[in-house]
Amino acid sequence: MIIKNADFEITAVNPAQYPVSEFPEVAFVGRSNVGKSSILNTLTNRKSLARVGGTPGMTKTINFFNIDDRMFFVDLPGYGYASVSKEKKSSWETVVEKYLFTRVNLKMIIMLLDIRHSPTKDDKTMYKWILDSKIPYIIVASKADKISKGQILKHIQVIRSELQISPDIKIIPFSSQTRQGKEDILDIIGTLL
Ligand SMILES: Nc1nc2c(ncn2[C@@H]2O[C@H](COP(=O)(O)OP(=O)(O)OP(=O)(O)O)[C@@H](O)[C@H]2O)c(=O)[nH]1
Ligand SMILES: [Mg+2]
Repeated sequence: MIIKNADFEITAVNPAQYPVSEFPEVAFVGRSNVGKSSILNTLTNRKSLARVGGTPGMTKTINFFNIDDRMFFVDLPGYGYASVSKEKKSSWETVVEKYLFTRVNLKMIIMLLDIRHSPTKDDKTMYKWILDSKIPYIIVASKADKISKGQILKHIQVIRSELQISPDIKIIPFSSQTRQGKEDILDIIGTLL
């Protein structure tokens, strides 16, 4: 898939604010700071379409981006960073869960996991939910530039075994810095939608 135009569409925290549209939506999920906003920028060839942050919790609302007037990329707030207060955590849950549980336009989920780390309890909960939802998904191992090439396969295997991802599901090593994995991911999105 080739993306010609990507534009910010709208910010939402509750369903009444979601765009009224029949475009299929691709949502980016994962822990805070894993690189969800960064991958969105890389896939669309835009430096700062989605806001990227050095500290976890950068994205606090749901942001919809119009991709060539045929689909939306949806940047979601991340889950599970330690410093989050109970109150904030429940607001994440409400905002993100409402979207994931109710949005009929949601046709594909891109789940990001930091290639360096073993999946957390929250990652396991998320992955289980994705499986139960039957929504098509891709697993992306982000920040692949942070480890040596020779270590990539080993780290992918840790993710696979911890999340019990079956061998027929591809885990794509990805880097927003080197753009490794970009074409693969775009092809899968293009084929599915
Ligand atoms: N080296 C490297 N750094 C990355 C990569 N992707 C993201 N980062 C950095 O990781 C930090 C977090 O990136 P974001 O894209 O804001 O992460 P996020 O998942 O959107 O975070 P929240 O919005 O807080 O949920 C930023 O400092 C990015 O520059 C990558 O592929 N390689
Ligand atoms: Mg973000």
